[in-house]
Amino acid sequence: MERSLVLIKPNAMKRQLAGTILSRLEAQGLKIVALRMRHINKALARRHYTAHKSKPFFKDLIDYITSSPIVAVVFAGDGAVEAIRRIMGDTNPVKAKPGTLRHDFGLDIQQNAVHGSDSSESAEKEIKLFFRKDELFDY
Ligand code: IDP
Ligand code: MG
Repeated sequence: MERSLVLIKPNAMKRQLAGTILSRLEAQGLKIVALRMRHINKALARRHYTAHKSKPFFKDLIDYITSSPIVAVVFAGDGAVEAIRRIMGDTNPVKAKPGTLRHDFGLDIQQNAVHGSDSSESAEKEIKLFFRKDELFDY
């Protein structure tokens, strides 16, 4: 079973879309194996988005992702990383296909409602930033 980290981003939290987004993912056969709501600090945000530290949008992205509490979830399933990327759609909500989470709930390229890991390797790294081993369930 592959695992992927999903974050419900501040724009989706403020619009009370966490449950809607999680139920769409569960409806595709993905299983919740860890879940927590937290207001992450900038240090954790910078570690999570370290691959983007030299991008012009980095500072804004860190300010955004730390602007409200978020929900962090680990989903497990066969091909979970790719399945979640497909359900989320393109990074830019304008380019995301109808029926994808980012098309339906994203406001702009930054406030695109949801994060999903981009590979199994980055998923495992990201999961370690958000959860201890004993917070991940096998059932
Ligand atoms: P992804 O979330 O689809 O994997 P990445 O390129 O990894 O997209 O970017 C991480 C996050 O950074 C995006 O989800 C989005 O919130 C933000 N972002 C990406 N590109 C831009 C941009 O051009 N301007 C502002 N924010 C951006
Ligand atoms: Mg990415």
